[in-house]
Order: sequence, then C-alpha cells, then structure tokens
Amino acid sequence: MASSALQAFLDKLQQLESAFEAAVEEVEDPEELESIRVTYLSRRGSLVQCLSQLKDLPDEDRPEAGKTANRIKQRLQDRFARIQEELQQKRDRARRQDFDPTLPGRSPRTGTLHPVTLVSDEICSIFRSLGYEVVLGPEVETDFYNFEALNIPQDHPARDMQDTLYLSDSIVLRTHTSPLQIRTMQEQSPPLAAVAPGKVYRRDADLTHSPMFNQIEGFLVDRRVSMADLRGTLAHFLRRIFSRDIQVRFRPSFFPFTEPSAEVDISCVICSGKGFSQDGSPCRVCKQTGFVEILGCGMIDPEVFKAVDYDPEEYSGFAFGLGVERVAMLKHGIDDLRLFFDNDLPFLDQFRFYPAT
Ligand code: 2NL
Repeated sequence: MASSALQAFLDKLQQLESAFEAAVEEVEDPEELESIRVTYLSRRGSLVQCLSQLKDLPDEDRPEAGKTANRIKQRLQDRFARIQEELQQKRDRARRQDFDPTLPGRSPRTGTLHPVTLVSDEICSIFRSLGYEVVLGPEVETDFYNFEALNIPQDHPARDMQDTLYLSDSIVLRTHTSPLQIRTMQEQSPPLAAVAPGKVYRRDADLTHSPMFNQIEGFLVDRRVSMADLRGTLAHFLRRIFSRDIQVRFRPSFFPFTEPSAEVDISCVICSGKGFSQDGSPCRVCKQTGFVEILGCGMIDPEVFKAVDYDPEEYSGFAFGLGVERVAMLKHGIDDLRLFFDNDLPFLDQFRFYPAT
C-alpha cells in the first residue's frame, strides 16, 4: 500500500505527463515545440522541478518513485524527439512543394562583344571568304616597320612628333597596321593576300579623334595585279559590309606607300545619297554631298617592294586601309565617337544580339 506522500508524487507526475501530452497534441511548428520543451523538459522546466521533490519522500518510497519518474521522463523525451522529427519532415515536404524545378534558373549577366570588335570581325570574315589570310602582330613597332619600309622618309610630316607616340628614338606605338603587312611579305612570297586588323595609336585627341583606334589594312600581291582588281575587290567588300545598292567612287589621292593612290567614297548610308534627311534638312553626315569617305587605297609603291626584297618588275599589288570606328558609325548611324570608349552599358547592350561572324 503506497504512502500518501508517494501517491501525491505519482499523481503529480501523471498530471505533468497529461499536460505535456495535451500541449504536444496541438503543436503546429518547431517554434511552438521549442517553447513546450522549455516549459517541461529544460533544466528549469516542470519535470526537473518535480523530480527535485524525490528527495523529500520517505526512504522506503524513493525506489519506486524514482523508477516511475525515470520511466515517465524517458517517455516524455521519446515523444518529444518523435514530434520534432515529424515537424521537420512536414516542413521539408512543404519546401519541396514550394520548389518548382521546371522554373528557369537565374542566368548571370554575360558580357558582349564591343560593336567595334563585331564590325572588325565582320570585315575580316568578308575578306576571309575571298581567300585573304588574317594576320596579327605587335602594337609596339620599330621605325623600320612603321615608317622606313613604307617609304615614309625621315622628314615626312607623318613622322612628326605630333602624330606619332614614340617610346624611344626608334621604337613607336604603331600608327597603322601596315607593319604587319611588311612582316607578312617578308615571311611569305607571292601570291599573297592578307588583312591586318588591330589597335593603332596617334598623338591626337579631340571630339572626332581618339589616341587609340582600330584599323584594318589589307593587301594583295601577285603577277599582273591591276587597279581594276583593287576597284572590283573594294566595291564588292563595301556592298557586303553596307548594302548591295550603295554607289562606290574613287578619287585620286596621295600616300607615300602607294602609287597611284585613291580615296574611296560611298553614297551616304544615312540619307541614301540624297544629301537631305527625311524632314528636308541637310544631311549632317555627308554635308549635302551625298557621299562619305570610307577608305584609302592604291597600288603598292615599288619602293615598298624593294624594302621586302620583292622584284617590282615581276610583282604588283594593291593595298588599302580603313578605320573600323568610322565603318561602325556609318553602319549603325552612331554620331559620336566617344560612345565607343565610354563603356556605357545601355549603349553597348544594344549590340547583344548583333549576329557574330
Ligand atoms: C587610310 C589609308 C592606306 C595602305 C593604307 C599599305 C600597306 C602596305 C603597302 C602599301 Cl604594306 N599600302 N597600306 C595603302 C593605302 C592607304 O590607308 O586612309 N587608312 C585609314
């Protein structure tokens, strides 16, 4: 027969278990469960408080009271662990339902090729389709490759400190990509056709001139190459890069490295050669002339052939050079050179889907 003190102790344990059961029955989320743990199972919770009363029981009641207390403590802890596990699983299931694996991922913002690069690539690929090789080379050049071999004598105005960025007496930042063509002629022998794209440098900076810009030069050397070959090649190229219905005209000009030399105009791509915009105002791009200058060219000067040890009696060839920024401006109707150098993302982003070549 249990003593009344033992009975009271066991009743208290029983009440505690019932209260705990009632509480966990209702629990919805881990936060609520945690507050139940604090109330019942923590070091200051009601279970510990109850067990602390064991020591107040008569000696003969303590073994049974202790055994029962331990059993209940174990039950509460097991029950707590199971419910914690269930809640976690419930939460995981809900998360899986929220997650839609068919949604597209968040793609990183990728870079784009610069409009000048795109146009440079496009020009090179047109010439590649005609059988030209694309050649690359150093931006730091010697006086020989940049000037001497191109028949630009010591006292020529192009040598002037105002135009050229000198690194030393005889080392320069190339002012055109012609040095690449000289190197190509030295390394190979005719028949030969190549284009040389790249950055070039001039001591020059204002609204319409950048100290660094992109140029493409091209040349072809073989027996009996004529000015008619030059004219046909350039007209074909210009109609492919701009539009098949532009007009092409040659004007006499002068370059030290070509003879004869010419400058090439195309009918204005902005006003279609009319000289006036659609609203009747004078076209600002061609200044009412209906034509815009696009490149310089000519028959390679015999002096250049001598510099690379080609016999000018046996071989002839043509060469041309054009500014890539200028082609890009005319092609895309861009009226400010600075847009190419400002790295303005909204501007550059417009060329994101421009077809690469
Ligand atoms: C222009 C004019 C030109 C060349 C570049 C060239 C190169 C060699 C031999 C002969 Cl290796 N000529 N290049 C010829 C004529 C014109 O460029 O206005 N460029 C922007």
